[in-house]
Amino acid sequence: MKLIGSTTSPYVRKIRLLLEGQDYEFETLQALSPEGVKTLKSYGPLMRVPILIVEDQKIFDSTIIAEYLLEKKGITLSLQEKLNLKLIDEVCDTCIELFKQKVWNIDTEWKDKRSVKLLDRLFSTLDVFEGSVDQLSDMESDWLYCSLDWLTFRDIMDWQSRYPKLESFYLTSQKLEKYKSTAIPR
Ligand SMILES: N[C@@H](CCC(=O)N[C@@H](CS)C(=O)NCC(=O)O)C(=O)O
Repeated sequence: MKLIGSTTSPYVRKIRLLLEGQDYEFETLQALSPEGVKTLKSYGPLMRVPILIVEDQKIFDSTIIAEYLLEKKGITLSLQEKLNLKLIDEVCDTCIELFKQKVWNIDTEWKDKRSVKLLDRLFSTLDVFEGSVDQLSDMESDWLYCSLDWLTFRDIMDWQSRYPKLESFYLTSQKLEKYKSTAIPR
């Protein structure tokens, strides 16, 4: 089994956490570099990480990869858990789009219609977790931690002052060995 990914991607990290204790190869690349894009093209049309290669099958998209790995362990997620995981993915998806608005000089101040919509979605999603962070499953906590750590790493915004409960969750979680061993290189 081989995982293609980067050490910064929150989507890759959540799969690394799921694969903890299993034997697999981790091939790293930079998804947005010309070299990385070339390699990713050889694995499939989407050119995104993560990709999990199992025998001849190239599995893309972290949610589908997670479902595949859980199925192998005989684990079925509840509908509520799937919905929460989707919301956490939306946090990442939205922040990546906001990040691109800035670094690609599309709307550096986040003032255009698209940025405003993205921010609205981000805050209404984070509001949900500010109210429920102490009721999350291990997997939900892992995905949320990966997202918040990526937001912090990329310095996307000051989410901490708006979300004190999420900040406390983030600071406590930071000490866990599983997060230290998959930490984003800084
Ligand atoms: N929905 C995808 C999102 C994956 C994704 O956006 N990965 C980023 C890295 S964090 C990427 O590969 N970006 C390259 C690109 O969009 O060209 C998943 O869950 O796997």
